[in-house]
Amino acid sequence: MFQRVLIANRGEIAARVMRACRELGIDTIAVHSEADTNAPWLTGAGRTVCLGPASAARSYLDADAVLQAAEQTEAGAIHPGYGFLSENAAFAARCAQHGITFIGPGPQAIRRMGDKLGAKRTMAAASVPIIPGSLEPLGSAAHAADLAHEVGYPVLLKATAGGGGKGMRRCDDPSDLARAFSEATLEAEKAFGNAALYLEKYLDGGRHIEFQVLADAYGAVVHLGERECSIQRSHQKLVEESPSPALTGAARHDLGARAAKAAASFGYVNAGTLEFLRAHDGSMYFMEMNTRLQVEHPVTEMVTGIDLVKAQLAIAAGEPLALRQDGVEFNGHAIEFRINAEDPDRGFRPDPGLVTAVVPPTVSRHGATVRWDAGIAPGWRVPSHYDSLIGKVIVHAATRAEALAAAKEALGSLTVSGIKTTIPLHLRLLDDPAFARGDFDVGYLARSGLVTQAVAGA
Ligand code: MV4
Repeated sequence: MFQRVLIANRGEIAARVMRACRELGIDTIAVHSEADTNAPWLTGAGRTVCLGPASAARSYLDADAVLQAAEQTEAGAIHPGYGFLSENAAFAARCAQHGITFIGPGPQAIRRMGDKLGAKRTMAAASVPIIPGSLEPLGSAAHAADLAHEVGYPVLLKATAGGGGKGMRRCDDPSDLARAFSEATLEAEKAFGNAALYLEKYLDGGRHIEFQVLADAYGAVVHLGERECSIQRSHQKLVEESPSPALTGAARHDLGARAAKAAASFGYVNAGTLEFLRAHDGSMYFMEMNTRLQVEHPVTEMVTGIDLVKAQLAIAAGEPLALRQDGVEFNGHAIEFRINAEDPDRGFRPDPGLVTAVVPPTVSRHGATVRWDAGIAPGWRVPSHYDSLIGKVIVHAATRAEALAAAKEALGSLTVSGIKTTIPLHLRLLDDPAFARGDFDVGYLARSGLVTQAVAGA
């Protein structure tokens, strides 16, 4: 195992990774920007290094600064968390060149899944179902029109270098296509420096369901079941749970086994997530693979009892997986609520600022537990430069109904004063009958009347 690990991230995930390191007896180096100099999570680190100014490009995204900090502190490995450098293949390659272990998959696997068409081809070859559409980049608007005619409207144009919903264009009939094609091409070029597009049949009313896999360096892969992530707005997930209310045990075992086999098929190593869209008719289609730890990993940890960060560290250190698929047990139901420094009643406008009080959530219901993963404390000023996620409430209980009842108690007891947060929205959601029934898709929150639309110009 590593002696010293550098954590190249901030906020709740930096605190989360530090906790796993501490429990394994690993020394930690926390890096931070000037905006995070007095951040509450830094107190848990063995040592801290300032990377640079507040701007992420000059701190958390600055590969040179992070590598220099790792060399200067003699860190044997870097945990990238999520976002920032976590899916940067060039950074993973540079770590290796410096003799530092990148805690994640190798650069080739990151690159392969970063190319969304390459990812679809890889999955199709491993008999994972993919959404009908093109498997090569579109050559022209005319090419797109031919394909759209073949698969049938509506269709969705996606950027091959995209992901997470960036640069997508829906098209309902042939008269939209030429304009959508040129707009999407420009947008992809601008956002990713890569104009290539592909096309898929648009599946309305789908649910976002993703599978967690863990793969060691010797070809062993297990899946840890799924997470239901359909409660989102503008491609920002707000609530995630496991198991999905929409999957049967048989579907879980079938798709999970395929996901694990697919990861093994291209030599994937470390933790990864395969995202699926579940169509209205119940069929599941692969969308993309995330080659990192996800924000919502705790719900999987709570139902399986497996610490994903410790597993990542062990795998990166070259240890073989200490579990087999038939040893993975799924117990009860877990649900996570993202606490963002945002005003849900003003189009989720970010609301950074001084936190004056924090009372962590509690539950008293028999058989229910709550976990609070956070990166805030009273007196801390949430900076405006980064993502607005400040904490996560994760509740576990024997059944979904019990977990929702415990979540009401937990979110009712949680206090974050001084800034607006998503807590009131979560409490409203917990009173919504369709949510309680598990009857929702990715468009549910926008249609629900629980949230106001974004204010123009706000
Ligand atoms: C789709 C789709 C419908 N049909 N693809 C959005 C994020 C990116 N991973 C893919 N996304 C979608 N792809 C086809 N062919 C609907 C979405 C989608 C979505 C997916 C997951 C979670 C939230 C979403 C919100 C809107 C649209």
